[in-house]
Parts: sequence; C-alpha cells; structure tokens
Amino acid sequence: MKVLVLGGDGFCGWPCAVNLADQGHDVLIVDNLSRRKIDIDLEVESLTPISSMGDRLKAWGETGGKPMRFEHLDIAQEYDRLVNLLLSEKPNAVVHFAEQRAAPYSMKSSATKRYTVDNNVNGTHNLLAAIVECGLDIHIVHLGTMGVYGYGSHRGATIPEGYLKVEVPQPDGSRFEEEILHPASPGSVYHMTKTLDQLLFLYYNKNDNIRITDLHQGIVWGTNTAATSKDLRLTNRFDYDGDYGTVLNRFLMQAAIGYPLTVHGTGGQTRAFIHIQDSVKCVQLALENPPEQGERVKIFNQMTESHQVGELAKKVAALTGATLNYLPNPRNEAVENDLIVDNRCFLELGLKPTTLDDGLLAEVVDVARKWADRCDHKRIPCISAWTSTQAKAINKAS
Ligand code: NAD
Ligand code: USQ
Repeated sequence: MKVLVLGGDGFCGWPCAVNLADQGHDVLIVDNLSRRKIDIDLEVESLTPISSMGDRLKAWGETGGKPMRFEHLDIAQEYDRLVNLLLSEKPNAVVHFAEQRAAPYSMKSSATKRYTVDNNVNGTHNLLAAIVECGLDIHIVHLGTMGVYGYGSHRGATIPEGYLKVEVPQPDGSRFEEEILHPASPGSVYHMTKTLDQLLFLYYNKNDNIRITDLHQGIVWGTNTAATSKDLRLTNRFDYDGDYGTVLNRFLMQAAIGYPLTVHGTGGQTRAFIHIQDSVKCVQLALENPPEQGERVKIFNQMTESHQVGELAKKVAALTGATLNYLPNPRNEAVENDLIVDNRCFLELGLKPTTLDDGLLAEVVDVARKWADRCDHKRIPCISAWTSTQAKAINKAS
C-alpha cells in the first residue's frame, strides 16, 4: 500500500512510519519539522538525541529496511503543494499525525492558543478539501485523542467508541433511538482542536464520502519500538519538559535522575494509556481494515489501560525508590474522575495489549538514565497555567 505519513518526524509518527515500511508498505513522510523548531524556541531538546531526517532515512536504508522518502511541507499553510503531492503520489491512505499536540503548550499564551487552532484545524481541513479536489479515494487515518470525551464524571458509564446511543423523546411520549457523536468536552485548547477535527470528519464523510478512521488515542508511553532500536540514528524522541513531556514518561525520567515525581494536585486524575509499540500496531491495523465506501467515520478508542496519575507515581516510586512531590495543579481539571473505556474494536482486530509491566517501565528508566546528562532540570516544572487562578497558585508555591 502507498501511504503518506503526515507528521512522520514526530514521537508517534516516526516509529509508525518505520513500522509501515517494515511491513513492506511504500512510505512517504510529510512533515514541516515544526516540532523541532518548537524545541529550539522552548530551549529544550528531546532527552534522547534524535538524528536529522536525512540521517534517519539513510540509517533505515542501511538496516535493510524498505526505503522511505521525505517531503518538507506544511499541511496547514501550503495547500497547493499538498494537492499536487496527492495528485502525483495517488496514495491509498494518509496517516495524519501532523498537529500541535501538547495541551500545556496550547495554553501558554494567546499566541500558542492561536497557533494550535490555526495549525490543527487548518491542517485537517486542508487535507479533507485537497482529497475532494483531487477526486481520489484515499483513506484517512487520523490520530485523535481520548480527551475529546472529557475527564469529568461519566457516572460510571463506559465510554463508547465514538458514538453514543441516545433515546430522543417525541411530543407524543414515544421515543426513538439514534447514535450521535459522543458529546465533546475538551480540557484544553489543544483538546478542543481535536473535537473540531471530529466535526470536519463527520461533515466530509457525509458530504463527500471520504473514508475516515479517527483513532482516539490515550497517553503514549515508552520511546523506542523493535524497529527503531535497530540503529542509534533511528532513536525516537523522548519529551520530558513541562510542556511536551507526558505524565508517565516524565515520572520514569524523573525517577531515573532522582527528581521527586511531579504529581499535580491529589493525583486523582484518571487517564488512558498505550505503549508506543501498541500505538504503531493499532495504526497498522486501522490501515489494513478501512471503512467501506459510504460507511460513517470509524472511531476506535486507541488505549489499552486506565490509571490514576497518583497511583502511577506510587508504582514508579515502588520500582525505583523515587519520592513523590504533590504540586498545585497548573491545569483547570477535575481533581478526580472515573474512566471506563470500551476498546473492543482493536481487540477484535487482534491487538494483544502491552500493559504496564515492571520490565517495560524499567526499560524506559534505563533509557532515561543513559541520557540523564542531557536533561535540563530547569525545563522539568510545568509552568503553563490554564487560567490566572492556577497561575497564582503555582507562583505562590515556587
Ligand atoms: P509530535 O509533536 O511529536 O509530532 C507531530 C509531528 O507533526 C511533528 O513532527 C511536527 O513537526 C509535525 N507537524 C505539526 N504540524 C504540521 C504541519 N502543519 N505540517 C506538517 N507537519 C506538521 O506529536 P506526537 O506525540 O507524535 O503526536 C502525533 C499525533 O498523535 C498528534 O495529532 C497527537 O494529537 C496524537 N496523540 C499523541 C499522543 C501522545 O501521547 N504523544 C496521545 C494521543 C494522541
Ligand atoms: N500530570 C501530572 N504530572 C506531570 C504531568 C502531568 O500529574 O508532571 C497530570 C496532568 O495534570 C493530567 C495528566 O497527568 O491530569 C495527563 O497529562 P499529560 O501531559 O500526560 O497528558 P495530556 O495533556 O492529556 O496530553 C497527552 C498528549 C496529547 C494526547 C493526550 C491523550 O500530549 O497529545 O492527546 O495525552 S489523553 O490524555 O487521553 O487525552
């Protein structure tokens, strides 16, 4: 299959592209390298040293992998080039990772809020409009987020895979049943862009019959996959800073360098998780099982387990001897929430979940220890506050 991987230089996109090439697909990576530029602006680097795209592709070829190509293109800004690329490549599928994905970064300032909305919503819309303009039948596999459902109380209800069955009361007292998109309840500007993506997909699927799979992914942890471990130049990025580092990888890195684990609030927040190896496998399964022509947007919950943040910190502490530091929460989020998730679609397609076992956690700690001297401790605190109320609380504590 010919596949364009938009955002294929990023944390989830790079191992996904490598895996698809490893499976024999013809892969073209499209990326504007904006993530590398944001690192420069934030004065931080991936904990693991990452090679340039040129060196990554050369290394992949040298390991005997099926060659991949790269196009430097901004999907949110360079619409005509995107159309020409689709027309010349005529891919069977496009995997769309190319968005600004950090909630804290999206909440830093009006400039980062506006950038996140412009980049993410325009990028997704450009892709949809370009596919219609080209008149090609291209399956889009998009990386969305579990955060579209919101992290308030679901009152013990199981979160379905995208669609909620509702009963609509009629004036005569009768009721009819229908399935609607699960109500959106974003917790940051970044998460809000993913809820807007969902509406764009709903519309273009209905109006233009575009085949779309939207993957509502949980927090990805780990760093390398079997394929990216084949050569040091294939190493994946490892974000640990207060903006881009995600909770479990941050805790594992903090444990590795003897930094008290940064638990926000009481640690009662429950979130969904998935290991990077399973994330790449899920994308592959989604590509291999496209929706039929005329089928509504397929939505999969791409997660394998849920955990409370504070419980995760305790688990990492038990494994490594780390201490816990309960901090004022910079985010405006529920102190505690329940999270029961239906993820049957991927299990039925054959996913064998990699769960949080001590061996894999220890492997990430080892990676972090190896590169500990690259860590800039000043970049660890989360200083991006959701509102002035949170800003006051974190300033008082620091
Ligand atoms: P990332 O920031 O590491 O990668 C995103 C890539 O897209 C970067 O290489 C960036 O340069 C590129 N990009 C951004 N805007 C672009 C544009 N306009 N044109 C071309 N390229 C552009 O992020 P990631 O962690 O790999 O996440 C990828 C996707 O998966 C995102 O959409 C994110 O929302 C989703 N996701 C990630 C996680 C996670 O834990 N990392 C969890 C759930 C969902
Ligand atoms: N948290 C801490 N300590 C930290 C960092 C975070 O307690 O040092 C807490 C946060 O307050 C939050 C939870 O951990 O309650 C998760 O934070 P996160 O940064 O790990 O994850 P999030 O902001 O939700 O975003 C990440 C990815 C995003 C993806 C999302 C999936 O950056 O791209 O969409 O996970 S999900 O969480 O399922 O919405």
